[in-house]
Amino acid sequence: MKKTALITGATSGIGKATAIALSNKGFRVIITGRRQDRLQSLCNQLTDCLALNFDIRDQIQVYEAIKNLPKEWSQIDLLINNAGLAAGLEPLHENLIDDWEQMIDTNIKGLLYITKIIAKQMVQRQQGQIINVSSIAGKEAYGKGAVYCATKHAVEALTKAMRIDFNPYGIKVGSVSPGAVETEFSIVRLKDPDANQKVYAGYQPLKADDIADAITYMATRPPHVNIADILILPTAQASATVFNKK
Ligand code: NDP
Ligand code: 8X3
Repeated sequence: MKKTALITGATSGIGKATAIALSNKGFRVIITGRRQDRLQSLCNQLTDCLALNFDIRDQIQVYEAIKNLPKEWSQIDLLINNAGLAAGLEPLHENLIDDWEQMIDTNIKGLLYITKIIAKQMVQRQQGQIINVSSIAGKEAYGKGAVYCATKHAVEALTKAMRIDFNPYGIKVGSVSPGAVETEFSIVRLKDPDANQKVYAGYQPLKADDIADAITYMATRPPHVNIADILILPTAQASATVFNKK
């Protein structure tokens, strides 16, 4: 029987690439995000796809979307907690408080809301897998990124603690921690549609497909193997802030 994967934040970037990669590997996919037009157009390209349109920051929307899943979609074998963002790139005293709220509400609280509901079902069935999309920002802190780094450090802590909480139930928990990936991430962070031309100039960043590939690897290991974390960087990136730019 085909496994069902739910991928949050699949309207763009890593989430979209992961939905396509898992679908190509034979998973049924539930894709989520706020941009309904993008969800629908992606679902139209995939076999066995269901689109769920909600804002992950809204606890009620998350709960209703999962509770009201059609019966044939209600067993989720694999949860990819990918929806997330950075907002702003300034020293902490210059940050917008709204940016803090958005990052904390999405990257931490949204991840928690959806995980709680889906993990409950996995605990009952005593099987399942959860992969959290963290970041090199979850391993290192850097200037002008304090709150984003804090949210990804939280994702690291949640991943480790969830692995312990769900260990008695045979549920795999792991994370993938990318460095610089060219998606809409920097456009959103810098609030500038031309951001990618500047941010990724002079070196070759990762592509969303590179991360989808790592997630697919994690999702297709045999039952006794749990990949706990993959830190994946562009060759030109040595740490959160050290880049070999030409
Ligand atoms: P994108 O901006 O391309 O994609 C972000 C996705 O998250 C979109 O599908 C967006 O959907 C969704 N999302 C954001 N906010 C919400 C919300 N409130 N409710 C529901 N969905 C939401 O960026 P990436 O693909 O790069 O980012 C994916 C993940 O990867 C993030 O967690 C990011 O922190 C992480 N990451 C990215 C790196 C990079 O360099 N790009 C490196 C390391 C980690 P929509 O707007 O339609 O709701
Ligand atoms: C995204 C990568 O280095 O901009 O998580 O924080 S970084």
